[in-house]
Amino acid sequence: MPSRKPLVVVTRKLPEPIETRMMELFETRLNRDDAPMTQTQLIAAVRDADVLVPTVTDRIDAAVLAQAGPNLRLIASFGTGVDHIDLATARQRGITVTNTPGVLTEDTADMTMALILAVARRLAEGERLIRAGVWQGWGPTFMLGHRISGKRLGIIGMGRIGQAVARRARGFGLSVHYHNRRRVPEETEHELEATYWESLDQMLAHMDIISVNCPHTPATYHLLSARRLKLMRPHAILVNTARGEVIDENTLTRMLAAREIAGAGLDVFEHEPAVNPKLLRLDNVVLLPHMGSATLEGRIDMGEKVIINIKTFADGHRPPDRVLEGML
Ligand code: 8YV
Repeated sequence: MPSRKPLVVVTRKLPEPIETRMMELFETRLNRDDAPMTQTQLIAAVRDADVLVPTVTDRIDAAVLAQAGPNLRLIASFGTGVDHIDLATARQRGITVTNTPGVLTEDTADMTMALILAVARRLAEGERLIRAGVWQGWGPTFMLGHRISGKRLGIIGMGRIGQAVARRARGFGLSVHYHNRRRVPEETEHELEATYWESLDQMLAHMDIISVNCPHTPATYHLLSARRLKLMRPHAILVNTARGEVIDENTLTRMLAAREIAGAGLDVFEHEPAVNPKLLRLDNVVLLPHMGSATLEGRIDMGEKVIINIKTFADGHRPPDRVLEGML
């Protein structure tokens, strides 16, 4: 890092207190109108910057990194997922990558529960009906959803967010099951009263609700493939607050339309911000625009983490949230 203040290029508009603090600490180039950067703009940014602060909407691929100037030493991403960054190329070029883990765990877990409830209890459908002005009044068989208490929830990915979902789920009377690359420590399993399924296939075939909470990596791309989706029970619902790429969205859409899966709650999509138009026509899905971690508190915490990572790095130390390929 240079002895002068590092030039930090921020690709999107961040909360005001974060931008103000960054301006105080660094030579900061902000994106005041918040328009997502094109690949050409990203290339221009990495040519000049000492530090780049991207978000999930920026694709920092090998082509972008190949154009990075000699000063680019740190990519301090604003977010937890790092699937928008080519980590291997960054490492080869000696560029450190950091993220903001931990501070969006609770908000994302809240959104997972919100989607589970919204799908099982038909919240969005009911809301649409009122707004359409067609509600005729209460009826004993009107808008019947399904009780979640007593049902089996299968969590795919028992990291921080998966565990936060498990804690909430117990409060709602769900029994907690999970699949993870590695079994979590026994104390954690005990605390969460969670049952481990080594076989994802087996877990899928036995659950009432499935929640995707794993990162998107080459190993989890289409983890819920057509074959695996077909293992789910017809009355089951699927919720995804992680990454769209983990699910074969076309197959899921077809199965939802054919009621081979009862419902889905999706906060993320395979080709964001594009959403499969066929999903829009289905009543048994609740669709949200990637807002799982969208709280003001969370965004400020994320920004503070970004600042700490940059400051620590600029001061010549190892930043706390370094991302290593092997960690994912
Ligand atoms: C963030 C997310 O809002 O952190 C993540 O991985 O998916 C989101 O909740 C986004 O990534 C910010 O870049």
